[in-house]
Amino acid sequence: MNFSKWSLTIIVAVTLITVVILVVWVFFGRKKINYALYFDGIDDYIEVTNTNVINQIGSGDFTFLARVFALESEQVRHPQIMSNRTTNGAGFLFGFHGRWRGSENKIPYVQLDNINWIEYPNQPNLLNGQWHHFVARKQGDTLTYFADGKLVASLTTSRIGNYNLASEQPLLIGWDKVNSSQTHFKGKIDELSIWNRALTDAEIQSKMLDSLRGNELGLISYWPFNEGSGNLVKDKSGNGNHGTIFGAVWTTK
Ligand SMILES: [Ca+2]
Ligand SMILES: [Ca+2]
Repeated sequence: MNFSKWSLTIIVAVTLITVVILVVWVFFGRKKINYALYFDGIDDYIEVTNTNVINQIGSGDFTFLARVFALESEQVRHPQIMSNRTTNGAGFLFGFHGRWRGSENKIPYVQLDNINWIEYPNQPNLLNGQWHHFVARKQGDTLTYFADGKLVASLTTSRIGNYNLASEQPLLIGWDKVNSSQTHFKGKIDELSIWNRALTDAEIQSKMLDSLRGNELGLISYWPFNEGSGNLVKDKSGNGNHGTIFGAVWTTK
């Protein structure tokens, strides 16, 4: 083999290796960028119009999971992660309630049956400029909150157990239309999911650490927010609860 053949061989080899690396990056590496969505706290939100599966929760058990990154000092009074209310007393709220009865921070909470289900002593501050994992779980008559995998509050009453959260309002992410001027969340939301069963404490701890596959038992809506461009967020649960972005922008962590 003479010199020019060696050169040609090397050039071909280097080109092939480069192409392989590029293909691997495009199909595997690039997809792994973990995006989130940033909401400006003024008028940004996501709307999910197909909520049949969510409405089927009815008065049954559920678990809501979300990752949030925000600062309390930048929030309106009651910044919401999710809402499906048409009016006070319908649907649900999942987010943060303004400081209340001496609480030091805005309180992670759920509203059902026109009641703000809040348990405020020893609440962690989830709006402190770091990523936090926030879970609300309804199991029978009991509503329980978890912050970063730890149980922080629990309330039990038949009003929780009997309430049907179905609503004709689309699901909104980052806003509640009923209290429209005081509910725009400012900050990042990621890895939002809705389950039609009560996850166990151990499951909540493990789900906090990893992304979901999408086919987990009881998972009925799952938005990993990893599209990275465009104005759609895909529901990876297979139930077609895709959302349309109004204003919120893609961000990396
Ligand atoms: Ca993400
Ligand atoms: Ca905006």
